[in-house]
Amino acid sequence: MTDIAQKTVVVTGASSGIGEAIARRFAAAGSRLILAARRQDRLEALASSISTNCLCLELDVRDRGAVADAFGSLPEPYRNVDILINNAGLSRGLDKLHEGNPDGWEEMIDTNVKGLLYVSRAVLPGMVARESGHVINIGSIAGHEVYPSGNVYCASKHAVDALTRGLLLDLVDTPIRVSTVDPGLVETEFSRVRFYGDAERAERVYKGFQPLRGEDIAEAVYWVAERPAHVQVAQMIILPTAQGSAMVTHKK
Ligand code: NDP
Ligand code: 8X3
Repeated sequence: MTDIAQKTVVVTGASSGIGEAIARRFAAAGSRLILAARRQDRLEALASSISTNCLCLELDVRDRGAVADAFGSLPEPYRNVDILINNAGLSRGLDKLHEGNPDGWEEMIDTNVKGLLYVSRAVLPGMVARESGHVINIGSIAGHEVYPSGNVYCASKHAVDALTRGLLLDLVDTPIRVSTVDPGLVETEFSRVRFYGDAERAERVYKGFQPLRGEDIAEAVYWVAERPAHVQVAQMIILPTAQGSAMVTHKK
């Protein structure tokens, strides 16, 4: 098994939902954590509630220069990143493409695709030089299927899937592992963000069935990371039991 307690782990989007749950799971194992998100107050509250060493990075992953600076100037104990968990992401709107909001499209593409690229580009050279590391992307069932009005969000998660597969090829001659963990419906702040703060509409998404919790995904990510060095879980799709596909969820 991989000894997670000895690892330095980056979690992007650690201020909420799946990322926060991942941070708590790795903290429970004793990892050294680098937590990144825009809401520094949330990160600090999280850091003060967990017992391991934590570095909080107030970071917008869309800002290429800021990402390069942040990961290029990590303080000594955090410098050698072992596990990168590219989790930061969001959806904006659920509209037919011809009625969509281009500002929302840009937020999704800039965060889910370009942000993941910037962080990976900043962290991977160190892993390659040290011949050690693991990149775990948080994709989505929306990276495998397209649902009505999901257009740009689904495209961004298909891009994450393509980038994961590209990285698997690019790193095949290294000991670095690449994985994607791809959830279905997880109850987090995701839908509230998608619907621009409309809490009632967001709650309706998770009504009538048992959605996944952030902790369910965190446990899967932890399991993927803990496999022995020769085992690379390339892809894992996780759905609530009541969900059969991106478009079919059985609601009572
Ligand atoms: P949340 O809204 O609860 O969390 C999203 C996280 O991403 C927050 O910590 C947020 O932090 C961070 N984030 C968003 N934009 C940026 C940015 N520009 N720079 C840095 N951090 C950013 O949603 P989830 O936990 O559900 O989402 C996490 C990931 O899981 C996303 O990639 C999402 O696409 C994916 N996913 C979610 C599913 C679901 O049903 N919930 C299902 C499948 C995949 P802050 O706002 O502080 O910057
Ligand atoms: C989030 C899950 O089905 O809302 O990626 O797109 S879904």
